[in-house]
Order: sequence, then structure tokens, then C-alpha cells
Amino acid sequence: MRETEKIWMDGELVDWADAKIHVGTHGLHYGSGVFEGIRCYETAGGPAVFRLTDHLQRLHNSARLLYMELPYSIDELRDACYELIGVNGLPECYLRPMAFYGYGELGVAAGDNPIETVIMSWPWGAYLGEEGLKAGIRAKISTWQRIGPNVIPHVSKATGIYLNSMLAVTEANRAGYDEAILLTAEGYVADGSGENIFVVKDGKLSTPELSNSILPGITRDTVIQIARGLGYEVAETQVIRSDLYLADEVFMCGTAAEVTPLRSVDDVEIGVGPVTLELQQAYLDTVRGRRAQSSGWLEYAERAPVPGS
Ligand code: PPE
Repeated sequence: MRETEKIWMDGELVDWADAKIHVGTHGLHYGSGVFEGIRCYETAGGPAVFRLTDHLQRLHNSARLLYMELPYSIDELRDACYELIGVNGLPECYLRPMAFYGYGELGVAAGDNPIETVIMSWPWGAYLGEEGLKAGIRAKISTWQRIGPNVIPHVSKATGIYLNSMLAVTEANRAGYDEAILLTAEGYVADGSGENIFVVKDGKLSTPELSNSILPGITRDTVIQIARGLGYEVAETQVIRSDLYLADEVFMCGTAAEVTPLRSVDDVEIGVGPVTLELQQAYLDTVRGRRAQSSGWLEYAERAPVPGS
């Protein structure tokens, strides 16, 4: 990872090398934390964070689901993100806010452990590779099931949940694939280790509905709105693995992955198709402020000067 100047830790800007926590931190032992992944893009109006408030709202929701009360409001966290973008001076970056039960007592019950909050920012290129964005990636159905709603609330972007993702993607990588697709305990398609998934068939889109153990992705929501705006029908429904094998196109999406085509699933060739490429281009234009739909979603780190003031 490319280091940057500062990391925001509980209200202080700390040098990258000094941003350390104690080994007795509760979140390190038990995965009791929540996080976000957000992208800031270079636009004609300056660096703009895509759907920042929505991401911070999800961070707050994630925390509530872990009985955790965040010490910072959405407004305070938004200001902290802007401050960090300003001090690190990058035109484009990935932002990683995280809050976790900190150092105090050990033992699984979180009790009165303090909540520690940090924000990192660094440049993060194509999550599944530049080549993957263009030519598509090879995915494999995981032998690991996606955690169910009564195991850990999958609506929460909780750090501990990512052991599930880590097992799936590592297994897939070791078998020579780029990414894993996880199924629910009932056998429905859920999501990738770090992305939501869409199927294109006969010009219509479908994607697993929220009850299928998925993270309610902000990119997923964006893609649904963009696709509908372009005249596509989009169904939030249940998807089974044969829908993937028989699809005209399949793609994954997420903040880090943006819109990445799948060229095969379990070695069944699908190929990269026109609908995926159209949505990918529309998404990249949206996040960089080049479409009408961008305006409500871009939050500017340095507000553009008001003309005449
Ligand atoms: N499902 C999972 C399991 C997931 O981790 C992500 C984001 C998504 C769907 C898409 O959510 P959204 O970013 O709101 O569209 N994964 C983040 C972290 C990946 C990582 O390796 O770390 C991300 O894309 O930032």
C-alpha cells in the first residue's frame, strides 16, 4: 500500500508511521469493529467524495448493529475526511474510516471498552486489476457459505465478517481464480468477497435482494439507479448459480472494484458484454462528475468558490 502523510485518529492528525494501537485492543482480538470504504475522485470542481454521507450513515448503522455508539457524528466524520484529504493532498484516494472496541478490558463482552475511531486515506488503483476492468475477471463459487443474517448481521460492514470474505477469496486465488462468489446457506447467490453481483439476461438486469446475506452496497444502489435511468429493467430478486452460467453478462461492483466484468464463472465462459461496458462507463463518468446524475452524489472536499464572492 502506498503510504500517505497523515492518519486521523480520534480527532488528531498523526504521522503515518505513528498510527499505532495497543495489542490488547478488543477489536484486534475479536473483530469487533466497523468500517467503510469510500472513494474520492478528481472532478472539474476539485476532489469530490462519492456518496460520502451515505457511507458515513452506513458506518453509523453498522455500529448500532454491534451495540456500539460512535463517538463522532456524521458531520464530524465528514469534516475529518475533508481534513485528511486536504492534508494528504491527493487528487484521488480511497478513504477507510474504522471504529472498534479499543483497549480496556479483554473478554468477549465489549462492556465499557472505549470506541476508537480512525480514518486512513491512500491511493488505491483498480481493485481487481486494470486488465480486469477491461477484459473481465475469472470467478469461482466458493465452498464457504456467506454468513447468514442470524450469524452476524450482514447489513453491518463489520470487520469480523471479513474473515468470511478472506477465506473465500483466498481459496479462490489459490485455485487460480481472481475472485469468489459466495452463496447463502439456502444456496442463493449472495455477493463477492468485496463486491455485489449483477446478472444481465435478454437485456434485463437482476441482482440478489437485500435479504440474501449481502452488504447493502452503495455502488449497487448507484448502478441500479444509473441502469434504470438508461432504460434498463432491474430486478432485486433471488439469483441461483445456474443464472450465472446461463447469463449473457455478469459483473461485480463495489467502491473499490467499481464495475468489473466477469468473463467466466467456474470456467463457464461468459465474456464481457455491451451492457456491462455501458454501465461501467456511465459509473465512471458519474463518479467523476460528468453526468447529470452526479450532482446529488458528489461531496466536494474543498468547496468550489462561489462565483462573484
Ligand atoms: N459486498 C461486500 C462483501 C463488500 O465488502 C463490498 C465493499 C460490497 C459488497 C460493495 O459495497 P459498496 O462499496 O458500498 O458498493 N467492499 C469494500 C472493501 C473491500 C476491501 O477489500 O477492503 C470496498 O469496495 O471498498
